[in-house]
Amino acid sequence: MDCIFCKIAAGEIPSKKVYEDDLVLAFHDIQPAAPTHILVIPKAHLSGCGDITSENSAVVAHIFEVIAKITAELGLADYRVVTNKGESAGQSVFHLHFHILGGKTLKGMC
Ligand code: DGP
Repeated sequence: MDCIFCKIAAGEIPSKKVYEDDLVLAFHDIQPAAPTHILVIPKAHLSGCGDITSENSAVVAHIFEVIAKITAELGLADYRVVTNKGESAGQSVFHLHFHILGGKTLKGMC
């Protein structure tokens, strides 16, 4: 499968890694929209949040634990977590990912 985030998860494409374990990887977004802009992805491919089922949803809970850990370690008290689903919602990479955005006052939702 030609998926850029699968390649990043496999180490085939370099990334500025923030956190990694067996299930997930967190790395800096290449086009930061805020002073802190980190992406957290499951290593196993899901195309987006529409693929989450009772069989695979444990990784999403784990991702939110990782988000809490990363942000605490960074001393980032206030932040936004975003996942885009579908092109018209702004999804450009079709591998589930959660944006962590912070380090400035975040305005509006869309
Ligand atoms: P979205 O538009 O919600 O699908 O977010 C995709 C994000 O992925 C976007 O903010 C840019 C980022 N991105 C795309 N390609 C790469 C890459 O090769 N490396 C890194 N670090 N980020 C990437």
